[in-house]
Amino acid sequence: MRKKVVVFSQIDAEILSKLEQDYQVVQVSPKLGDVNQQLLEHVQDADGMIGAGRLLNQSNLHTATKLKVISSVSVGYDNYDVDYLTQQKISLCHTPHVLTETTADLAFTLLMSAARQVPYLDRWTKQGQWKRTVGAAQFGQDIYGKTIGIVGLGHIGAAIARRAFHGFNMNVVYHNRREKMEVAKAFNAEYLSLDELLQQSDFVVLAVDLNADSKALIGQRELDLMQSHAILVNISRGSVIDEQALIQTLQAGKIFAAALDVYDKEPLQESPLFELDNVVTLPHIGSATAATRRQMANLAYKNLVDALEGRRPQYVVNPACYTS
Ligand code: 8YV
Repeated sequence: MRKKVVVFSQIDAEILSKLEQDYQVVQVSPKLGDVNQQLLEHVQDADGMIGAGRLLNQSNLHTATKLKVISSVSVGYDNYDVDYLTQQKISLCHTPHVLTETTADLAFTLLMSAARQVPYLDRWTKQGQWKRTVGAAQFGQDIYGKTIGIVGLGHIGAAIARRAFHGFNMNVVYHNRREKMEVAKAFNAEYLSLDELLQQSDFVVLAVDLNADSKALIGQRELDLMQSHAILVNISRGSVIDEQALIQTLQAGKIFAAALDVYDKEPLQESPLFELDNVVTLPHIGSATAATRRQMANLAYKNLVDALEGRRPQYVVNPACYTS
């Protein structure tokens, strides 16, 4: 009897085809109706799951009596109830490292786009607004030699620091739950409290995991500490920022700009952010290059198959599942 795998989001076609060679594969899809209802039905006799970007917890997994592994095609895992999965002895795997450089590139893309008002000035030029030499309204902010404050000096945060230090001769400061002396030394990076970082940085880049400590980490009080020429970049998760407070801050012009790849609710639809010229809005494309998404899919496939075939996967979020 072939083991059963439930695919709970779009995955790489080649990986899907490989899975179908060895396993019974069932795909859930919003096109087929309520996804949670589909999950409750299909996970009942499922051995494994693979996908990304969907909230999975007891409410849509409580019928999963045989499930051994969920393999997420993502590095973040805030959309899974890890405690519940561990209680149920369901291992959760993810895909760190393969997306680090691609995501750090995107962070700098956002930083530079906001600093020089690229999206706004692209629209402005194409609308025929460029009638004479540009003026103050079209001026941007310098990047080279300025101060970048990185909140979350994990692998992606360190890759951003590397770009800032070596590529733009920037002064790097950081905030983290604990000091990362070894990493920081490479970039001459100074550890600051969050308040000090917000007060001193020309660019604030959020690169934290979403957890109980980082949810709503940046609220109105924190935004009010930022300098009026400062730029806020978010490549972590939307709910690290109080989005309403950010919208009000941008509407009041209290910071120069924001540059966002993630949002409280995704996909971002009908938001006041759409009316603002001082915010760059991208559709969660941090890891979205063909090569990187292929690497993520391959790694997620390997994690899944290892778990289904009785081997311990390489990247397990909840290793307690593998202790007796
Ligand atoms: C994922 C991401 O591709 O890896 C993550 O945590 O945020 C992205 O790279 C995205 O979450 C998939 O929905």
